[in-house]
Amino acid sequence: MNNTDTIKHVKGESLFVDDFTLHEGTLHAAVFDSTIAHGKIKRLDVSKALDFSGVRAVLTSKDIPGENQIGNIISDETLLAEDEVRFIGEPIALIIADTAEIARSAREKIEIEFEELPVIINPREAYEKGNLIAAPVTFSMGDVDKVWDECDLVLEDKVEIGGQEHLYLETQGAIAIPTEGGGMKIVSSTQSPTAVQRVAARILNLPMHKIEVDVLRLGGAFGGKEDQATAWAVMTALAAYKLGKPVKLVLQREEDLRMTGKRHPYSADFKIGVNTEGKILAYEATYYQNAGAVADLSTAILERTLFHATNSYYIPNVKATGISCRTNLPPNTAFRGFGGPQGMFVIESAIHNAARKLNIPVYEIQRKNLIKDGDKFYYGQQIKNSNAQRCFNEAVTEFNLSQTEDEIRKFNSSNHYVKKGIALMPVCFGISFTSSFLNQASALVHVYTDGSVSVSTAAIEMGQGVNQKIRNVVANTFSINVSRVKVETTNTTRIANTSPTAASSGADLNGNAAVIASKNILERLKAHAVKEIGESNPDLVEIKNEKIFYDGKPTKLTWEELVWKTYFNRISLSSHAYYATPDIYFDRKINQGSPFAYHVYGTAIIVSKVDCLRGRYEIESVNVVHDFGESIDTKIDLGQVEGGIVQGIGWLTVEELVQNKEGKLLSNSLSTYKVPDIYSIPKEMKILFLKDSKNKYGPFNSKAIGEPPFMYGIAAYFSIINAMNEFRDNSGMEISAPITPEKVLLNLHQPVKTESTAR
Ligand code: LUZ
Ligand code: MOS
Repeated sequence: MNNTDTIKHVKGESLFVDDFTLHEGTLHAAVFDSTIAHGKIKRLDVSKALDFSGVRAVLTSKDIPGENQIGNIISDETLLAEDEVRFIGEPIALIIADTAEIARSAREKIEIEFEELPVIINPREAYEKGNLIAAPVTFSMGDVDKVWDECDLVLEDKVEIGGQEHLYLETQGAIAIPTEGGGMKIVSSTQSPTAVQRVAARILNLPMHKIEVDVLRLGGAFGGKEDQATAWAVMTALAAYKLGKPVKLVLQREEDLRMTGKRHPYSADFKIGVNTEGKILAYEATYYQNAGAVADLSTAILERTLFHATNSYYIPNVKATGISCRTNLPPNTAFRGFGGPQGMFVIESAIHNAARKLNIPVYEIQRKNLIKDGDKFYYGQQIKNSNAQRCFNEAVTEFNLSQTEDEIRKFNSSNHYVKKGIALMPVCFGISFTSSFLNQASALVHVYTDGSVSVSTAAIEMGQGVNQKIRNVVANTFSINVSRVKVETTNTTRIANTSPTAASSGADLNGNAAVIASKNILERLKAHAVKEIGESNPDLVEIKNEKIFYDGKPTKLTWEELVWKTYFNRISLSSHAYYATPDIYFDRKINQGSPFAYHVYGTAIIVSKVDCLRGRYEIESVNVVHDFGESIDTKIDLGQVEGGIVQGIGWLTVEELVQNKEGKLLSNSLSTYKVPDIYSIPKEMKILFLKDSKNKYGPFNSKAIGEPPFMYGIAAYFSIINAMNEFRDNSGMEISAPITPEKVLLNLHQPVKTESTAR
């Protein structure tokens, strides 16, 4: 990759929260958390921990000077529990000591007694008991109930979808440093510096201007630090405020796995109506989202599930209902795709089973229903510039689908225990925060007198390469060498009111703001250039590769000279600029609108090979046509597609979260929670760039890249199911992701279940 950080990463020079040189006297915190999933705190005695040598303080909710409330969308989350705990891992107290080791040892000395209350971990059970995060939400178009009778096939079934651990390499952490005058500087591994600032201000009862949040880079996040980096950062601020000393808190891996939320597991019901030509006439779905104990971002995530309920397809009659269910698990949270993957998995399950029933290829149904220009998604957005068909058709022809299918047929007829399967996955992902107000960003650009450039934006570098993209767009705007451009840390005193770097929109929003700021300075440079060269029309000035041209002819000026002379004539070389995505809105009274600036399209074809005797499988090949728009940086974008696919495959194949009935996470380490590794990633991955795709909402016609590729992984699940069906007919098999090797084995060697409802 061209990422600015690549060399530093490889040499181990990149700094993360745990690497920063600490101020003298810095103290260290550890979190005391609940060992039960639901109960009342009857007695809490921290005196033995306080007596522990090297311990400076033990803080509880009573020590919070402001409001003990960190909920983002709904105010239902305490920083430190008061008299009730709702999940294992819920923070109760904070131990501050001279070293992290002392803090953790002292933690063992805290005495607590609970009165245990019933534990619910299943979302349907929570629903039946009326434990909801918010009222159910329904989006609809047409009238499904009128058309079931017109369908040749109506199929109903249930889908179980597992969660997913983010497994960012850098665990959650922060350092808070008291500043003069009672303020606080917080260095945090967060996607959302303003969330940290806002919540720290609320907890400490200070105005936001007294809190400065600074972020250099994150060692991965994937959504896990969109909302859930806040608590740890605010804990360090609370401790630093109370003790008047810098305080550092970095979670150990096992603490992070235990205390933080994951991708939401879903349980869903669907009903699909199709005619014999494979046209989908009606689709109905109900999603039971396992939100965990508090709201976090669950309602927004559930809403994105509804937005992506029909994936890439136009369906005239749709009704989709989302129910956010409160359980006694750690609050589940944002994770690459933000509920979209769950929505797409359900409709792909419906299409897959309908196709088997009708005995037509799955891709016939997929292809026939792809959304095209002028069609409306069921939430009201009319589609312009659909690339759904182009991606799908190009994938089919460029990767020679019929030849691949022939090879698979031959392989399967000459192998008894090893079978191959293939599946296609079209993806259509909406770009923009669905909460319209978040679609804003600003940038601050300084040109220094030597011609070097500094850029600040709200974007957080988390390994995705957004800093390199911003360097590229600024360098392109000025037409100077990219080495002249430096991207600064993300800091709330330079860039205020930041939206989280999330929703795949970091490069779009912040890149656009950086382009506007750069253009402001460029205009001033051009206006001054005409004076230097004795001409009159600034519009005829052009900077090309650091040389200054007038009316197409070279002048004597270079970039460096022009910059110096502009400064010398007392003209500002700095600009702050603002960008807000135009043309988007969504009306929550009727659940209709046009919430997305545009969509990203693509199609993946995945082939897998299953050892039907042992249950093991390999992903043989992943072939994709993806709509990048005009890529700002092809290597970074390819890295995002490949990484997203591997993460998506992991979610649906080997990554299995297991809790016991008491709500305790059993898959609580990397020996019990399997993630894709270098041996299990696809043997072959080919990514083709869709040609002639433009996008006026992305800087230099680019398109967002972060989340859309994740959902190609859904094809891995169905390729494995298809291979299993080559071994024996598994109609009626429970739809349950992830399809672990264990599940493959058990399903292939158990009696065939009765069929799902069909007629
Ligand atoms: N975060 C958010 C997101 O707050 N709103 C969104 O729509 C979103 N979408 C994807 C990922 N994170
Ligand atoms: Mo996100 S799921 O932080 O874009």
